[in-house]
Amino acid sequence: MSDDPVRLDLRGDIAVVTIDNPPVNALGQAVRAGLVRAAERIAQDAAIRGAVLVCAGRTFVAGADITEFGKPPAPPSLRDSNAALESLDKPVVAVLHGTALGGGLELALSCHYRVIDSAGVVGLPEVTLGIIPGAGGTQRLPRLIGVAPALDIITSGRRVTGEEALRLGIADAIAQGDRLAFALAFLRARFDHPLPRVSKRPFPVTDPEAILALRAAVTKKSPGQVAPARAIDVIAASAGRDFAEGQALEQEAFEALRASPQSKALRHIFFAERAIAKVPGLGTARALARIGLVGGGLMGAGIGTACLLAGLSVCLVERDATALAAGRDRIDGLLDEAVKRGKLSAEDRAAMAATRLTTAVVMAALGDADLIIEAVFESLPVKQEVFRALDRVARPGAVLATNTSYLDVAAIAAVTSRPGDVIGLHFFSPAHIMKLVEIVAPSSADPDAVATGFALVKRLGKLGVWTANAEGFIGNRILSAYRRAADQMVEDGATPWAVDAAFRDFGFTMGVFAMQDMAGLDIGWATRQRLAPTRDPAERYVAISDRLCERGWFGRKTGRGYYIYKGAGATPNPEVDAIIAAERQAKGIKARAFTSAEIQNRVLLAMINEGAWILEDGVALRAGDIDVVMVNGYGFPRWRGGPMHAAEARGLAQVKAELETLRHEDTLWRAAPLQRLSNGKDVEA
Ligand code: 3H9
Repeated sequence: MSDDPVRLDLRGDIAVVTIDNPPVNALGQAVRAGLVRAAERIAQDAAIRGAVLVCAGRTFVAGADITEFGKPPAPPSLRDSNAALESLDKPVVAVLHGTALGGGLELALSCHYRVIDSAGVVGLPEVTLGIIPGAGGTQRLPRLIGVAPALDIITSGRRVTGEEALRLGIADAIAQGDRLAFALAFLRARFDHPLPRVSKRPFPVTDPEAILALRAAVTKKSPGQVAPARAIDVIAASAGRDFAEGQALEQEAFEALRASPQSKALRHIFFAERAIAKVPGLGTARALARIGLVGGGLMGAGIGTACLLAGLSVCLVERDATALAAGRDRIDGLLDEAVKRGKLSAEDRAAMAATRLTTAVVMAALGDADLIIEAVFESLPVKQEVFRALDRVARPGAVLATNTSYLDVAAIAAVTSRPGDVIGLHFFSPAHIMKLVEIVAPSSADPDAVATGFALVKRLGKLGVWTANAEGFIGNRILSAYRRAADQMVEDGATPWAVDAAFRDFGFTMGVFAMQDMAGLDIGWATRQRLAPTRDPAERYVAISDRLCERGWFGRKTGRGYYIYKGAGATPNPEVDAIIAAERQAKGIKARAFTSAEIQNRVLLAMINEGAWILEDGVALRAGDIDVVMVNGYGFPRWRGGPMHAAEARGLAQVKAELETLRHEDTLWRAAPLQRLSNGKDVEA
């Protein structure tokens, strides 16, 4: 049996070229070489009148092989194999199914025709990896469909459905019935047509004003990111040039971006997001169709909506008719929003509400649920009470999950007669939108129950990260550390607003003080009070936030916290200055200045160090898992790859040395063993 990932079979006078390179037919060196060989055979064999290019498995080529990006180039390049196909003087039809992305679409654009399966999608997602299309995408797509739609597709990285691809002219036909049979007939009908070669078309005229406006819009939409603007520049500079000149511009930009820290960071997070599902000792997921939900508050309604949108049935239970009506209204409102945003059709929404969403005020209604998620008030006794009740009504084998952000899941499991069935599912708000879920596995949990948690999160299209059952799990434990760093800087002389501005300059969507105002300052206050008896007396404790809470300022929900909220606006709360000054005076601290860079560095070091402790304590499986949590749950800029990636990029020795210079200030800076960061990489490799 040949292990060549490209085969050529003859169907009469047509060559069927099949790429078979699981899992996603990425264009590694062997595939590119196979394509060049196939092109040579098609050119030389006089009996062959044309070819169809198909892919085995679940998808057409999903792109260049990203794992090759850090290695020296191995010929032939994708540009070469594309040119070999396009320059054939016999027609080649690409048959697209699944996700024809990046280099996969560039390959298809080099064929003379494209037919697409009705469920197929195409796209050029390179900017999401910090690069631009590098095998002719910036040159062929504008030539084929015009500059404006090509720029939209390239700068957004969005996926284009088969219907839209046909409308735009990317696809020539949608395959009806068997796609190979359709493509063979399509090709036969074009044997004697002149060969369309996209690269031979002139580059379309560009509108400089529209380009400038788009560049401004793109820079605003993806602040800090280099690739989208670079794609615009390459396309703008290609106007009036021939294909070879344009491709040279593209190649130069592609190579520079491929070696850039941003692309390395984005590739890291791409693979880290795929590694999270690899959990040693994970069991087999149990049945999962009917979801029970206890609590229809903001979080519960978001979780219920996410489950409904994923095709699951949901039974919502609340304590009384009024709370139930409010919970149901919240879910209805979120579903209406999904219709407005085009995520759900009006018919599906109506059917969903009628058949898949049920409500009750008694726990007994959850008796046939496969998995029950509790989303009530964040208090251990309250949650334990709910679990006692669930234990009485849930069917044997049902998984019971608590949506807690801090509490001890084992202590919740312990009040039931079935601790093996109890896990934590820490959703982030708004739960129907945020992708992250921490899957908390107390040592009492059965591996199958944990696997069911992973199966649910995957079904919801979210990212589930395994975490041990420990205070704050991964994300909130790191948040406590960098909040401490931020509080200390404020007590030492920075303003909360300058700290927030430094966060935003780093690329966070919001600063840590604005974020706490949004979540409610009382939440952190309650946690600090709960942990006070076990706090290390050597820890430097900053009480500024407590002082705000003592005044009843809990942030957004009370209209006042670090900021004052009026309508949609937020302005710094001037009275906070006086509180800070009083705290400083009481401790005899003389205020000093902090630059934005110093603020950012201390926050990052606090994140890295706590992340390293989390690995040391076995709370997370891999450094990459921590990055996935921080990027998807806490607004860490994706293009920086997450704090643990940033630590590796800086060098672990350097990080250690910097932590040592801060060690005298507080226990916060006691350096964790950092070598696990690279050990984590070994696990992933
Ligand atoms: C490009 O094309 C540059 C060119 O313009 C220029 C070149 C000169 N390479 O996501 P999944 C692996 S840039 C290598 O879980 P799904 C992935 O790591 C590329 N490996 O499946 C995973 O491995 P494992 C532009 C890849 O069904 C396995 O495949 N293209 C690649 O949920 C399954 O992946 C893109 O950016 C790759 N290109 O989703 C598309 N892609 O099993 C990137 C995947 O060991 N890919 N793997 O964990 C995707 O968006 C999704 O993987 C896809 C499938 C939608 C295709």
